[in-house]
Amino acid sequence: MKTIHSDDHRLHHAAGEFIFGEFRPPFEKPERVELVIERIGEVGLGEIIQPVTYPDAKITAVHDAGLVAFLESCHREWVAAGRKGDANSFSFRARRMRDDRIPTHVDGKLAHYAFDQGVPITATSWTAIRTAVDVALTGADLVLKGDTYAFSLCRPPGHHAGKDYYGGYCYLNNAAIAAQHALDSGAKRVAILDVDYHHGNGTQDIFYDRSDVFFASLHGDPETEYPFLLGWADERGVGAGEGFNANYPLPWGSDYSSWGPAHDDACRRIEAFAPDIVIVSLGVDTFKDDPISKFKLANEDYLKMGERIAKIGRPTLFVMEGGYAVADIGINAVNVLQGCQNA
Ligand code: Q9C
Ligand code: ZN
Repeated sequence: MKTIHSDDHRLHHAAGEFIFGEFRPPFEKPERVELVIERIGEVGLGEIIQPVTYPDAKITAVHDAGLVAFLESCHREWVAAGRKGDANSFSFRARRMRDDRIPTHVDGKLAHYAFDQGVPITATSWTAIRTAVDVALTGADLVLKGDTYAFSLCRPPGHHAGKDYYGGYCYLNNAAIAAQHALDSGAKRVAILDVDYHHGNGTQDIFYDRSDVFFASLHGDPETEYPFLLGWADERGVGAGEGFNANYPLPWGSDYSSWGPAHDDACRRIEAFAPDIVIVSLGVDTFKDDPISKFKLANEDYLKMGERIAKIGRPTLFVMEGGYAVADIGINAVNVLQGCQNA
């Protein structure tokens, strides 16, 4: 299968993030993608191609135009306010605060649009964010035009970004934008399978009231795991979307003996939905050595994951999400792709 990749991702390299009570170098760093590219070359997965540029309308088909405009102008507004370094919020909305007014000051806009402090914006982040969308869309078009599989090596990731908010290392929802593009190109139904360790709250948010996109996510139980506040099993969709959302929260310490059966159930639900294409939000932060996660998957489990996805039997786009054990990120991500391609 082909991989879509651009060096623009390097333009998003923040000084640090606030996590676990300290300011430290970001886990979500350029090296992640460099190591996946290296592994793709080692195993000869297939050609690596550059993305094509798509119009902004592809983004606003899924996201609020105000969010998109703010991500683009944020760092300039930050500098204009006299700040140094990366733009980051220090204030957040709580229950019964207004969401119908957007403050004019950059700090107020950050409070409105961001939901955590894991999403610093540097002077050059926007180009990386914007190109990651093109990487996803270029992959979607390969699959829509007849390729069985494609791999969009997006960075930054996207699945925590909702209609009108960003957070969790994610700014724009690459997988959701690709899904909407598929529908607008003639697909009737799209399934999104989110295997990242964290709940894909943003993707769920975008498609929660719709029956044309089935969303399934396997993730750390929100009782104890980020992003908290969403991802319980009783979230099944609303209105026309009732029954088209499936969450599989799993406890800390889960290994393939419990992850595998949950994955099989999610894949069966997708088979019953009979999608025209499948989009996999491919996070490999389920790995046993991941520095911020608590599942226990081993290298060879990613081959099995790919084999099961192949059994769905639909054209499939893989979109890179999380994975922070950089020593193994190439092996694990490419194992999923090879497990699928060689099944
Ligand atoms: N200050 C992905 O794997 N970050 N995102 C907490 C809060 C939690 C993970 C930052 C991890 C986000 C795409
Ligand atoms: Zn994750």
